[in-house]
Amino acid sequence: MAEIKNVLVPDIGNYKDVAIIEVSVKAGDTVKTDQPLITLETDKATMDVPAPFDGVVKEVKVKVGDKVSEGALIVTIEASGAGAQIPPNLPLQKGGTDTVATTLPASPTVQSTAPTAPAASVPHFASERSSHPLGEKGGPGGISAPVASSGSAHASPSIRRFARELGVNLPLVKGSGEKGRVTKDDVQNFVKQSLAQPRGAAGGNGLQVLEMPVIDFAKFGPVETKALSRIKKISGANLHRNWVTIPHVTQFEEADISEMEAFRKELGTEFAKESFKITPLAFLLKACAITLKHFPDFNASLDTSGENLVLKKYIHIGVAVDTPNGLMVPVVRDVDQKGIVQLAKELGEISARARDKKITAADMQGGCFSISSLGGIGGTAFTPIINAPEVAILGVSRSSMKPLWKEGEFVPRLMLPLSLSYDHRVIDGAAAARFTTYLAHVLSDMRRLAL
Ligand code: CAO
Repeated sequence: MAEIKNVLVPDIGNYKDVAIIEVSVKAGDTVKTDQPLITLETDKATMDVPAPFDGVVKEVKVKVGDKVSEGALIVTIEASGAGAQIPPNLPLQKGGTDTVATTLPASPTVQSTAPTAPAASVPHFASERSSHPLGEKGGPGGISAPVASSGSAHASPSIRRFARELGVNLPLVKGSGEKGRVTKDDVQNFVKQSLAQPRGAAGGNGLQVLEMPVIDFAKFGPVETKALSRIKKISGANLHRNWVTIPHVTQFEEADISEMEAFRKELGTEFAKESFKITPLAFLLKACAITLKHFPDFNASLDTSGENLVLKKYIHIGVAVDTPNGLMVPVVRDVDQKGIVQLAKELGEISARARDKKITAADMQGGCFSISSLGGIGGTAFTPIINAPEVAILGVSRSSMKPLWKEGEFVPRLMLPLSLSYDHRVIDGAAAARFTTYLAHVLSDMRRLAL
């Protein structure tokens, strides 16, 4: 028959009346050798008292806040397996119950809470702070949730070990225990919270953002829940990644397109019977291709190391198309080698195919640069999000007549607002300003489109 044994507080040096700050087991728990039973805290350090053998806890004789010294009874355990052998040098207690003074496990599980306290002055208490190769942060793969905390966490060795096993960055866990101590429940809740975060919200990029508040909108008025479309879910995740990982800057410019517009109208009359329209976008595609040739760093991507720029010798431009199901970006290929009419035709085709859900994944690959035109709708400027791994995107807003100071007088000109967002890791502000100035110049001088 299995024996029930008493487990006592072991030799803890010269300490007496040490406070129990954590009781890690309850009656009925199965424990393994070295599993922490309680945690003691002096004014200098904390120490786990581990189970000396495998078994089932029958009774817990202490509670948090009790003060104990060497020899105090902690728990009774019904021993199981070979570990049930009583160490020969330990006394037996009356009533048929064996008594075991626990010993510290082979690897120290003691955490100093006073960095200045010399470990040598506390014979049984040693620091484990430096024993973990990744240190307190738990390494780059550690779970990080959006709970702000500073300094090192106040936690017992067993909780530190538990946190490490789960890859939790302990200083980020808010302690709910006495004096802000981190408890096992705190670590578990932290992990649950992290897993419940939408993917990418905290992310593996070390982003520490506040959790979104959970609000019952129905409290304020009637509501209806509508699922996001599949395209919105996919593009949303990409947009989010690009927005948070690329340092965006947006450069604004206005291009005088008065002459371009006059020419476009002429072409419109000429091609009125065609199934496609010649909109300003075809001119913009062409003007961007010319500008990209002039500024090759804009027609490039960072390689995966982030240390080299891959310059592309082809010019494929993605065009954002608004469809009832969400945003799609089909790519027009070899824009530099095509004329305005051909580009207008292709634009008509791809936007129709996008809206009819006939665009394939291949149609959306290989882009070097993107254009997002809201000119058909309105607005004066916006800040488009770069379509990574591209390094820049041009936003186009609605053109309008404006007074322009020319040769001593104001003249009415049709001005087109341009918004260029660029990746500041790759492109300097001066280069971006040169790019938009050149682009505006190309758009305002029709002859350059033919170059
Ligand atoms: N200024 C003034 N008028 C403009 C203009 C501009 N910058 N751009 C287009 N227009 C005019 C067109 O000439 C056309 O006029 P008519 O009806 O008189 O011929 C009208 O606006 C509508 O143009 P369009 O939108 O049909 O065609 P487009 O070539 O300009 O654009 C497309 C095609 C597919 C890009 C567009 O339909 C679209 O989907 N735009 C939205 C893109 C988008 O959502 N971007 C945001 C991405 S980030 O969320």
